[in-house]
Amino acid sequence: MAVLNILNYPDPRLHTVAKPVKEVDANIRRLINDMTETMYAAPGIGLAATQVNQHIQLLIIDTSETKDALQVFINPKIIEKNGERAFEEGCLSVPGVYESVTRAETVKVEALNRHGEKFTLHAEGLLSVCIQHEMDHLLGKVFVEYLSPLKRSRIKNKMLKLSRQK
Ligand code: K1U
Ligand code: ZN
Repeated sequence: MAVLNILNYPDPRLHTVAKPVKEVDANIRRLINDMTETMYAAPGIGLAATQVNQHIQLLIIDTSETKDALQVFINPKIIEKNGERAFEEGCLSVPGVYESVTRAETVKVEALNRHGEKFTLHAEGLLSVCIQHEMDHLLGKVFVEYLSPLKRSRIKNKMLKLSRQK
């Protein structure tokens, strides 16, 4: 397994729209393993393939305290949304920035697991927020795009300054 490089906002590659996975094969399972190591090392509770410059519809999530409840979503689709709720979000591609975003309170998702089997999941709370945040990454959308142009521009400048210092 390997820890992969995570793209940082405002890298234009974060705005790439991911393509569906055609076959859940050994290459996909290797990428899942590498993304898992990357997410736990960061540390984070979710990671989309887009963030490691792989533009396919794959995301992983583990919102457990014990970091032993990995969930894999391949070609995910939200088939039902209910309610609205604001939640403080972070992003491994925008380190150090936490902002409130309003999203659906609960979602019903359909996806394939790491064995290529279809499953349906009803999510609420942090899992619901995380699924919607990661699915936005697959659409090329970063959570700062929900913020005001002024906040977004301040965050962009802060990130550019940080990347020049590295
Ligand atoms: O997509 C990502 O960049 C991962 C992101 C997921 C997320 C967190 C909170 C709300 C919405 C989406 C993160 O994991 S940011 C880091 C984080 O939240 C965290 C890190 C360590 C322990 C607990 C949380
Ligand atoms: Zn993110």
